[in-house]
This record gives sequence, structure tokens and C-alpha cells, in this order.
Amino acid sequence: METLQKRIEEHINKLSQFTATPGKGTTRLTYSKEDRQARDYIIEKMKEYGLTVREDGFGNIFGKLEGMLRDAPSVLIGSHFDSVPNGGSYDGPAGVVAGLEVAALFAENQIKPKFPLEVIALIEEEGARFGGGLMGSRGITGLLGEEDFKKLKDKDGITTEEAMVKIGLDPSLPKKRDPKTIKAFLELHIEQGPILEEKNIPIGVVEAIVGLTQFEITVEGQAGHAGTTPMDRRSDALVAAAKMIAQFPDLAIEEGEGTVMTTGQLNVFPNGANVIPKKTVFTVDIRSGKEEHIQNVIRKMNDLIESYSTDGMKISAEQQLYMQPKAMNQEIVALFKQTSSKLEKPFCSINSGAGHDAMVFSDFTNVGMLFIPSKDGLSHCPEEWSDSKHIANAVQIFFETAKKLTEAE
Ligand code: HGY
Ligand code: MN
Ligand code: MN
Repeated sequence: METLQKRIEEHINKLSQFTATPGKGTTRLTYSKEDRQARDYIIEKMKEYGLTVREDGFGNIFGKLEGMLRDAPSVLIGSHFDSVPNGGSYDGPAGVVAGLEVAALFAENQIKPKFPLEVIALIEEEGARFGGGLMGSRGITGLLGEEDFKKLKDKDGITTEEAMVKIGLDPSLPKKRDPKTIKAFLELHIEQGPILEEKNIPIGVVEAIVGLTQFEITVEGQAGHAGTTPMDRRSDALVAAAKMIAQFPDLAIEEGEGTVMTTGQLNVFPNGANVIPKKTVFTVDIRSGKEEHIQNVIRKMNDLIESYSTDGMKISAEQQLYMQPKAMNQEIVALFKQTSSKLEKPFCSINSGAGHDAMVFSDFTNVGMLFIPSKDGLSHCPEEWSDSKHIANAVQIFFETAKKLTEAE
């Protein structure tokens, strides 16, 4: 266990160095220089652990250990390796590292799987560069079509394909994957909340993942001089946005049952201290364990937007992502629980308030997810930290589970 823990810490420390904001958390945007550095490290480790490496037309990375059965579906283990701006070192990489170390245990113990094992490192789960999120998994499953993928641009107007080519990736490689080539998808992720730490339980077996939707709202008013424009003759796009955003929390609270609503991004144009804002663009993220709550809040949000729309204030909402709540595969959930008991790892059932690639794969194959504790429940910030001992626990559970799912000798 010691060696495993050391290797895990080394992977996490190494990957955390590939950031655009050293000293201020992990900022690793998709197809950035930092993506390229992390990608090279992950590929190097996949090869070192005896895996055959390929990348798809989105830049997702696959490290495959062939099985004895030809052309049989693979058991995938992994997560994403992009980050939010100024995020932590574990959100995503903990799951990629777990996949790598399961493959290492297969190699060290000369395990011969009947069905192939694939370690997967997914791109753009956070959506921090191209919006929406879950891009790598939505691409593989066909939820994000090739044409829609090509149309995506970052805030500087750079397209996905231009950004890919810039770091040496090939967008012409195969994209969508046939569901018949995947037997199961397992993902380890940090909990990103306080429950496991407060309960002092090292393993959370995920039962379900919340549904979520993301919008980009654009408010178009009229720019003007801050000093000479009377207060009753203004179409101030920032004041209108601020009044709407300030009312969003009550929409979620009224809906109840854990429904949440967040505006995480707000951009003001032209953003001059003495200029009345002409335009604002902001995001809205709505989540709930029940789809009806999400639908209700979307309706109330649209009513609110409507009430602020006037001749001088044009407001539009673009939906960038919509995912229904997802239940994990009950056979894999049961397997995780049996294995945790056998290995004497205390566990509990838990639901995820965060979205994950596992929710995208759950309509495509059998999916299971494990959580490990997050220190102080913190995530999406530089303070994010998890214990390598907990990651090692999950690796051992995944190792036993993967041997069963790949029907290894
Ligand atoms: O937003 C989420 O829940 C995930 O971190 N992308
Ligand atoms: Mn994540
Ligand atoms: Mn995240």
C-alpha cells in the first residue's frame, strides 16, 4: 500500500505542476500548453504501465490492455484532466491516477483479462474553455455531434479544432465510439463536499448524480456617458443583470429538496468605469436530484428574464447543457459494496451534487462511481485536498472490481 500511495502522490504532484496559475491553484484549460504537458505525462505513464495508447478526434486519451477475447468491449476506468480556473489538484486527476494505478496492478500481478481494460483521460469536463462541459464524454457517446463540436469557440474566438491543432492533436481522428465497444465505465472522484469527512467514512458508493443545466444569458442595453446621462434615461445592462441574478437564489430555495442555482461567470462590456454597460453576459447553473425541480426553475428564470426585457433591453438565453438526473448501475454499486466489505474499507451510499462524465456514460454503458473525502469539503479552489491513502483504497476496490468485470483469471 505504501508504494501505491507514494506513486499516487507523485502523479498528483506532477500533474498539479501543469497549471497556468502556479501558486494560485490549478488552471488547466483544454488544448492549452498545460493540457499538452499533462497529456504527455499521462501518455508516458500509460506506456510505462504497458498500455497501448491512442487519442480520439476530441483529444480524449485511451490506454488499453488487450484482453484474451478479440474485439471484445472494454472496461473503462478514468476521469477528466482539465480544470476550472484556479481549481484544485484532485478534481479529475484523482480518477485518472486511479485508472493508471489499476492498470499498474494488472501489470505487476500479470493479470490476463478476458475483456480489455482501458484507462481513459477525458477532456473539457468542466467546460471552462468552451462552455457547457462534459465535452469529452458527450463526444464519445455522440451526445455532442461533430458539427456542434466544430462550432464551439473560446472567449477569444478560437475554435476547438484550431486549438487542437495548435497543441499537435488531430481532429480528423475517429470521434464517436460504438457503445458495443464499452462494457463498463468506472470513475473515482473526490466528493467535493463535507459528508464523507464529517462521517469519517473513507469510501462513498455513488447511487445517483444530480441533473443539471447551464445557460448563457446575454443582456443588451445601451452604452452611455456615466456623467451626462440622467438616471431616468438609461438602459444599463449590468443593473438589469444584477437585479435578475440577485433573485435567482430564492427561485432555488422556493423549489427546495436541495435544488441549487448559481451564477459563476459575469462579463461586462465595454467594462469602463465611466461607461454605462452596454452588454452583460452571465452564466446560470441549475441542479437538482429531481428533473421537475430543474424544469420549474428554468420556467421561473425565463419569466423573470421576460419581465426585464423591454424595447431598450434585449435579453436572450442560450442553453449550453442539459443532463437529467442519473442512477448508477445497481450491479456495479453492489459489487463496490461487496468489495469494500471484503477489503474492510468502511463505506456509505452517497448522491452526487456535482456533475461527472459518469452521468454521460450511464445511458451508454454500465457505470459505477466511488467518492473519497475532500478536506473541509472544499473543491474548485486551490485549497482542494484529498488523502492519497483514500485514493489507494479506491484503487484496491477498483482493482478487484475490474478483475471481475474483465473476467480476468
Ligand atoms: O460542475 C460540476 O459539477 C463538475 O465539477 N464539472
Ligand atoms: Mn470533476
Ligand atoms: Mn469540477
